[in-house]
Amino acid sequence: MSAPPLPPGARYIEGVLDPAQAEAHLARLVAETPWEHHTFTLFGRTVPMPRLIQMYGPHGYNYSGVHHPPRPLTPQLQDLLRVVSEAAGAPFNSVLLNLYRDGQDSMGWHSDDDYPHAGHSAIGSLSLGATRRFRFRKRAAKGETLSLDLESGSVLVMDGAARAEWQHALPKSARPLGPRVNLTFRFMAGP
Ligand SMILES: O=C(O)CCC(=O)C(=O)O
Repeated sequence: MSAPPLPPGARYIEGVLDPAQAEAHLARLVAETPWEHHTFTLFGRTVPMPRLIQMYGPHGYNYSGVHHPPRPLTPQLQDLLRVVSEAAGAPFNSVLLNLYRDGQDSMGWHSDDDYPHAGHSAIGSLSLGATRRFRFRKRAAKGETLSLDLESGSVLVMDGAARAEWQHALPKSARPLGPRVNLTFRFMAGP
């Protein structure tokens, strides 16, 4: 099957981790990460964020209204950073982890453009666990969307126009799905 069209600057790399490695990393991350469950305010109502998160890196990060203090990467995350950095051909020093507990957990439309990156703008997004549909849409013409299924062990690299001119989202799924952990490795510069 031919690869689905992606925005310029996006690249999908299958099989960066083999299924056994991906499964082992997923189990450890689900069990050992100090997951945080935050809330956000939508039209005056406080609602739980539809996923759990944690942030690691040398600099603090204000994300979805929450301040994440600096937190050193664990040895497991350092190993994964090296693997994803090599696959993406880009340096990283930070990672945001998302835990989607089932198909009802999701991520709304956004672009990751709210932190200084000192010219290292690439993001390497590693997927572990349930395959989920990922969507891109152009910021300027919100109608057109491109989709791809992110498989366990794959890395999606986003840079250039894919970051500057497109937004992305991970919608809910009506299918019964197991957990998925996504790790978006980034380079974050200090203040
Ligand atoms: O779970 C995903 O694949 C998307 C993650 C994402 O968009 C983000 O962390 O900014």
